[in-house]
Amino acid sequence: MSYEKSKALFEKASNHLVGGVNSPVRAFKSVGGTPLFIDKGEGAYITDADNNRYIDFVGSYGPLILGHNNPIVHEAIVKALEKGTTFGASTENEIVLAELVKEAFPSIEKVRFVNSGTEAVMSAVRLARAFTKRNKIIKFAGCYHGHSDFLLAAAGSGLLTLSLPGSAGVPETVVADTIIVPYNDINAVAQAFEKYKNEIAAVLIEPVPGNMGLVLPENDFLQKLRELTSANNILLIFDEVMSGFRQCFGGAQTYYNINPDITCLGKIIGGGMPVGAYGARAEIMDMVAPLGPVYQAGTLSGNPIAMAAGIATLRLLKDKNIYKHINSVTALLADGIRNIAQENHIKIQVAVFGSMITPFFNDHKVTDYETAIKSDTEKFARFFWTLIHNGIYPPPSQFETWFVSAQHTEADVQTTLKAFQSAVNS
Ligand code: KE4
Repeated sequence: MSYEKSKALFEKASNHLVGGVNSPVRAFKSVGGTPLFIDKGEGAYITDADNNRYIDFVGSYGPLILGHNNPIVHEAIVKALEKGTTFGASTENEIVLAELVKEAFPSIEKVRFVNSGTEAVMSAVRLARAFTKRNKIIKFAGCYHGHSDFLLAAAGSGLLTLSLPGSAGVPETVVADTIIVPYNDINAVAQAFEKYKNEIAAVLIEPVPGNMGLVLPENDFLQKLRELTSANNILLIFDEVMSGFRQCFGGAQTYYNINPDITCLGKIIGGGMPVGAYGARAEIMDMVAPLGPVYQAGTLSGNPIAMAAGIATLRLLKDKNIYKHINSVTALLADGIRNIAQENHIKIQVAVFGSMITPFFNDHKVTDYETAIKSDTEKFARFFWTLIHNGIYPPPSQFETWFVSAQHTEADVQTTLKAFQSAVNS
């Protein structure tokens, strides 16, 4: 396979775009080599600038659960375009998408659309602070919620110490109210509640984290978190930007039967166009402008094109009930990977949640950030490039989740497993 055109494009891009990319993970830093430039996507496949075709397991990091360029979503976008792109005024489609979101998320009585997951979470935290009149936020190590300053926090020196800036340009004062605890550690949450009594506005969590690779809640962790936050009058914010509409026509909250106070959404609800959302019971949401004192706004929020793509996507997810197929294809992939690992005496931990999957090159089960970072990232990098050379496109990082779409077939799984077999020996 030749990658000459991607190489030339990357060189040119690097003169104009920082690192040649518009989002860091696309630079392939953790796997090395030159990032691929993609020319087109169709169904489960993408084709790069050198006309190499791949079975795609990135799916734009989550939005494309229906696969690339779904014809019905495509048609909905074209139809909306005929009426114009944006008006800076309300349109009927915003109501239609809101109704679909509320149908899937009974914990949401009112919703606000924004343009990204970052915006959704940033706004939800501002709202939680206003509603509770408290400032501290608890987040979990390894969970990513977009790039708002106060969430770009690194764990402090010891457990429960206040955070340090996790990025240049973030003042210590801005992360001073962010407390980081280990995922799956309910005792650490209880200790934080004890230590910062009456100062905590909310606990913010990816209920099923996908940003340290995929990690699953253990020992009723989410149920216990709901009980503990309710008992302490602390809001529970579920960041379902990645998990929303991924495992079922709902979210992790549906699967685990938990009602968070605020839910953040993104990715799939935009059907490939930029959409984020946050929602909650009306008592909370009605604090947002123009009804209440919490300001939040956006030029292109709820724009008709993105709404049309989201509506078409959610209607297909609801009516076609693709989840049985997509989750079983993912389970087939997971079982195949586990068998190859066992036959080749390679330690690979495979986590699955619906059509999210992560193979960790790790001797132990990954239950939190500390165990995730023990993964063999060099082995992953070798593995990544062997898959690429075999026409499979996984995410370019051990700590990203793979996504299966409705267009992936059992034949695609067999092709992937064949490439996997040669990759594990690389
Ligand atoms: P965006 O601002 O990228 O739309 O959403 C931020 C976000 C919020 N919450 C969760 C749970 C998320 O996974 C994300 C974004 N996910 C990353 C994937 N690791 C997007 C890919 C990227 O940063 O390029």
